[in-house]
Amino acid sequence: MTFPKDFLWGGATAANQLEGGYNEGGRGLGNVDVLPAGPDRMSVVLGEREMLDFEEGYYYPAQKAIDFYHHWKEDIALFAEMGFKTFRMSIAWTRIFPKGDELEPNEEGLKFYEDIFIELKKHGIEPLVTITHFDCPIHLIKKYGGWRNRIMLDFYERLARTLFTRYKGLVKYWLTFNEINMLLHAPFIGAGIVLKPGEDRKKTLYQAAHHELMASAIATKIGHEIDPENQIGCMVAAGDYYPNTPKPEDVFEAMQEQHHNLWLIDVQARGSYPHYILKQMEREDAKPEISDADAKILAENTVDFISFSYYSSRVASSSPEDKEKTAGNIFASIENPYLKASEWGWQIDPLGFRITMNSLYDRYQKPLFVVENGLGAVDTPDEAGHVQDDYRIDYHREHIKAMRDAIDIDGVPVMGYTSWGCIDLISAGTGEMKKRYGFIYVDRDNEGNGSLKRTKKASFDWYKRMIASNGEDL
Ligand code: BGP
Repeated sequence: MTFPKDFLWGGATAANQLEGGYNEGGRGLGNVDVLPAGPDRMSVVLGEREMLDFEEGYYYPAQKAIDFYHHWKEDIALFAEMGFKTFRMSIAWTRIFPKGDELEPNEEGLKFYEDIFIELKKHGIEPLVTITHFDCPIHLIKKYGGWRNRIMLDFYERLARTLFTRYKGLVKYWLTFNEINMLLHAPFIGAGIVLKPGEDRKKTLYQAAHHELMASAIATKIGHEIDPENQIGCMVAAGDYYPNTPKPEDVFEAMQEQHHNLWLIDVQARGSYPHYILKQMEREDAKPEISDADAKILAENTVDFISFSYYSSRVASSSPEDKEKTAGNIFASIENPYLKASEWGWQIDPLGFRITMNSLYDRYQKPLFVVENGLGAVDTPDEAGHVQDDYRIDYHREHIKAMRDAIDIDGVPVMGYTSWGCIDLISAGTGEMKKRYGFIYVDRDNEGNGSLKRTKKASFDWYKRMIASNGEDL
């Protein structure tokens, strides 16, 4: 079996974890810039603690990240050497509209991305652009309260229209929001929301979700109008839920978790709110305002494809004691004793990847695009500076095999695969540099020291061979 001949192999990144240059090129400040490294980071990410300005005594890793802002030509050359067919990146909203509510965009920011897209095209690499990846101008948070406010639709629409117009003919593949379901778990990065004391969490987050769903549908509409060639996708942090036992209560719990994870994608892919979430919102007295006009826009502007990140499957249990035994990630999951885990406790499950692809396609019958998958690990360069990351090669090999089986044996259509953090970058969850995903090592440590020199790891050559053989040589 070979992968489809136009299969889009590549790598994935996000502006705030990659670019740096936070105060260059007329850029404004974003929520991502004020995320500190260290133990306080998670409470800010989760919107539990307000930190809307730089504070004394903290280190902010996104300020410099891996300085793609000044290294992009060199980095793109390395991606081209690996044979990338596509490169996933995101737009820093603050480079285009520094405060977010201006009427005119910042030309320097527009030009920055234009030059990158032209360079990618020169190498035959198709850009895959996330309009917002955990990204929101800080001014919009301070002045309007982030996505809890419907006015955000106007600002996002202006951003999307500006991008579609300017990059017409250069960019064809777009994602509206990174991991849109994340806003329910991590409101600050997902929706620019810090919850106020006493605020009804569910009501606020459902309303913010409705606003993002509307913004996504409007962007999809405009994107198609401006260029019918545009392919616009949604993006979900996926990973199927297994019941902890065959006990019907556990099976039911797994079904509910699956619902909870996918309802936003149901709206984006099918064009309406699914029955189960409407009922739940009613029960919780937290139903957002959805007008008939809104419902029409959602119904008429569904996405062209379903993109997703996959790092792990999840396990649901109905028993309250089990809920204490959480594994790894932000998502509720108990440990699966049949799986090994990464150094950060993320459980590794290639077959779960195939299962997830099957259930996403079964549910939506739209092509899938794997836009994140990878292993966060500590890499130790030898004396010559080389990283022999066989663990990372194993991880990708097994996941790519599972994807091949999903395509070849199960008949799931998949457009492409972009490995997360193809070049080492800042971790979204921890803010660390030592949690590395790349095929390219970047000399930079957790405190921001290092030459920023790029060095190929063993996985670089493996990925290159794999792409050259279109997935045959694993
Ligand atoms: C996803 C995000 C990415 C990325 C990845 C790995 O949720 O879309 O931005 O960072 O997870 O997570 P981490 O960086 O915490 O290891």
